[in-house]
Amino acid sequence: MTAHRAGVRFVIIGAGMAGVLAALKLREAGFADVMVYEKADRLGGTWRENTYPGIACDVPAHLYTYSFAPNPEWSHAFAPGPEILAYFDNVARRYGVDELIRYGREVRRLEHDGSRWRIELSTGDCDDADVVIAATGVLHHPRYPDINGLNEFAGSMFHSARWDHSVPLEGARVGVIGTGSSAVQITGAITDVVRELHLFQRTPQWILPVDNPPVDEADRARYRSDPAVLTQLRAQLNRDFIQSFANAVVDADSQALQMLQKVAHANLEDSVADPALREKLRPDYRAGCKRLIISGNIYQAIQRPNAHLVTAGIDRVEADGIRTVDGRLHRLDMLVLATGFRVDRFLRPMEVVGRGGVRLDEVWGRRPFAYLSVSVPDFPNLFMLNGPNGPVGNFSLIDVAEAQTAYLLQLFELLADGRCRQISARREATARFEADRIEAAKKTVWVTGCRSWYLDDRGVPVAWPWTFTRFREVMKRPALDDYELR
Ligand code: N01
Repeated sequence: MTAHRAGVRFVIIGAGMAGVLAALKLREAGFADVMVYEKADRLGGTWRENTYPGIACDVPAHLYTYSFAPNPEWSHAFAPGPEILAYFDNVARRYGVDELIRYGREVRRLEHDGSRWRIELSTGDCDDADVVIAATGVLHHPRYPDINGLNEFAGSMFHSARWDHSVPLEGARVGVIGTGSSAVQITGAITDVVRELHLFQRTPQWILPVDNPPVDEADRARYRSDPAVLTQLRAQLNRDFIQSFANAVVDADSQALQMLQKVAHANLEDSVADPALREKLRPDYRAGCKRLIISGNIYQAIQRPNAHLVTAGIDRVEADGIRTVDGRLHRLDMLVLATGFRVDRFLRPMEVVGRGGVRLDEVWGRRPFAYLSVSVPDFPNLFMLNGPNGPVGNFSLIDVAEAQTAYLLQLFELLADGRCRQISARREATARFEADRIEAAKKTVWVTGCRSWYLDDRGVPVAWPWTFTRFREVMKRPALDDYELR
């Protein structure tokens, strides 16, 4: 280990999938001084926060795993949330990452003093670091809807990512606002338990049908005895996903997208018997424009006698329920706000002050951006995993974080070798990347006429607009000319 390597101190913010990964990979690369600050009392990020009934990953389980830690024990093709949380716990323990995590410490402020980062924590303590890695997640800050009277509701009300398990579902009249992945999974899971389910749909969704069979014991035994089989399976799923989703959504004219639309269309036609209900559920925009929903049970659930699809707009929330613009009061005991996340937050509300007093909040005043989604000019040695404008189409964010981590480790070698002490993206390189990605986004399916969290408030897609294959290529090796090395 070089003296420099030992002397570089890393602080990682967030112990979710990406934070655990970064800590593990840094240690593996021989960086000994690594600390992870986690605001909650356990790791797991999104899988800790989202505990709603029906939660599962819509990426196949054998793909939604770290490439270096295959899991022969997945119970289903698409794993339920608690199993995924247990997997991250297990990996963190196995690789000694849990010892590096300091729980109950929220990073409130970061300030660069010209040579290092000063880190202020919610506990009042301070720390410092040469390098800060923000692994703070994308879908993390709940978005609460701006609906009149929301606080007047007399029943139980919570966001899908803040599920209150103390409220009994049996016998309850439940309202769910939203038709994104969260609402669809919740509705599919609880409709046959509750007395009434009212799904408040502002926009219908294209739904791809999936089977979610259990992985049988014989297969699990095979995976256990021969991990190479799992590695092959992961590689195959990856190829399939990249071809069918990731590379398709960035080309609005692609055949793969047309195929997805056909499958979703056939699913609607074949699964919904009542023509009036079918029309209410039929989207008027292209499949893939919003994030595609994968579900094997939503159409079944919404056709149950106790389920009501409400398409009239919401006028206001009242003590007894939701009043729609047609004057009807939908009486409810419980209201679930499955209204998504504020995807423009990233490190915020943390206050981040870079070189020369530059404030990240101001730099990101128009929209969050980062060179290749990992680095912002004037914020030396501050790097992001799953940062702004990275790949977020229906595929594994683990693969994104792994590619980014491997890329960043190459930059960290420059610090370890003593070639420089500070690294940040150059302004020109960042401006060029921003302009290129905004231009490229014009060809994606996300701008073909729908509202979604893939678009910022000016209608510009917030996601990597090129193929996933290109992302991987770019992540192979940093173009050092695009960085300022001091
Ligand atoms: O949120 P969303 P989500 N009045 O933003 C509606 C990931 N995820 O939590 O479409 C009425 O997709 C809004 O309506 P509209 C996945 O990446 C993954 O469901 O804008 N309705 C929309 O229907 C996913 O894409 C998994 O017209 C209002 C819904 O709320 C992402 O998280 C599971 C409203 C928000 O949908 C986000 O999914 C779950 C209002 N005022 C989530 N405001 C797995 O793989 C908003 N809506 C496990």
